[in-house]
Amino acid sequence: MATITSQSQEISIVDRLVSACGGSYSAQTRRKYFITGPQWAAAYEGQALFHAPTRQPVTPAQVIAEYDKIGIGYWCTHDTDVIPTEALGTDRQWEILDAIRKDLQKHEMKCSMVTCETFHHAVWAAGPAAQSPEVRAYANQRVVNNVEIGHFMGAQYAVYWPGTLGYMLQGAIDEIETLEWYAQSINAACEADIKLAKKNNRPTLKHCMEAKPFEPQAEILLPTTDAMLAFIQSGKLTHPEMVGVNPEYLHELMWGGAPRAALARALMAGKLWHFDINDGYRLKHDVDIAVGLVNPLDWLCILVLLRSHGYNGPFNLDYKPPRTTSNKGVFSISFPTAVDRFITLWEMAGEVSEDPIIKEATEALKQGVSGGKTAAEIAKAHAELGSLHELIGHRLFQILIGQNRGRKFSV
Ligand code: 3MF
Ligand code: MG
Ligand code: MG
Repeated sequence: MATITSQSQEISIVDRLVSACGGSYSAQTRRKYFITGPQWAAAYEGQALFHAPTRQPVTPAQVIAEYDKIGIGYWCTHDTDVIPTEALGTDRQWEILDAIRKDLQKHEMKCSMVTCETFHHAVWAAGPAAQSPEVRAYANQRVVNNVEIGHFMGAQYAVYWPGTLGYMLQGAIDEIETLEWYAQSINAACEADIKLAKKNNRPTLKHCMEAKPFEPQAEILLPTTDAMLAFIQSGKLTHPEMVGVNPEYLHELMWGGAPRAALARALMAGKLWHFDINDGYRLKHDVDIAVGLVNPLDWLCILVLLRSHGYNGPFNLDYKPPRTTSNKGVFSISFPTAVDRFITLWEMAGEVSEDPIIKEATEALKQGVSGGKTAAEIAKAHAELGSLHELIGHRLFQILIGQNRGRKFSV
């Protein structure tokens, strides 16, 4: 292999190998899915506590244009991804948003979701439900402004990630008081929404809470989706019917949970309204790897669950292109391949539901075996049938590697 000595040679090898991978979906096909692209994911420059940025800034206009080319039909944003904190609520805010709205229209794209940043700025050092009434009043103003932004942009969803609702130092805050104060912010958002929706002749937004078990605070008061479901039903929300959840795949793995079971519980509660899709490792920090690169089999099973129980909300690409990916690679590799893995897994999930082997095995398991009354008799009667669990596991693996569609073991 020839030595690479120039950037154009670097680009040419990357481009050649991307196309050698082949098999991508058209932008038109990708657009048929409710896949949403966050402003912050594409604009992430690679910075972190121990990391300097590796990429250059990109503007919302660039992100929108690139998402359009890829076939990501929906865009979402934090308020401060696009509006400087000092301009929030001012005329400048509406000018910025108006320009973005026009851009989205030009590309026939929609803003699906708006989210209020309550973690980055110094004002949130003690979180959005801080002891200081000034901070809390400001937090209420911010979530209400975010709802206004949502209606202006035509969004259907608002998301809240209370990653700073917790503490570093134990004993410094009262947990119940803090949760009650946080409920007041959610109530302020919902109450303002009811008025704004009426004024704008639009439905109210779906307000979705997103849990993460740790980071940036050491201890988080609502660390899991289940904790949020309990919070929604705590009696402290004035409009619990307007509030649901936005689980993030990796956030459930981070505490050692089974994301699929967490999603199932939210579905059962009728609260699974929004879903952040990504991947990563159990009991580790929030690496935000793109969907399907770590746990493809788990992802396949998740999509089987969501397909078979009629989930119809957005699939939000909340991941971070790795620091080794260039500005060009973000849009030529990272996002298109993430979307294509998602769609492939979605199609495979359909194959799982239709697969005659899985169907027959599942039906047989559900039917059970008659002929026993005592524990010992019942166990004996079922001794053979239970092997089907492992067979189903193997069949899922076969579907994952395409063996059901022609891939053969070598002989
Ligand atoms: C952090 C996250 C957030 C939330 C976002 C939602 C920066 O781990 O997942 O992304 O998804 O704040 O609105
Ligand atoms: Mg995350
Ligand atoms: Mg997220």
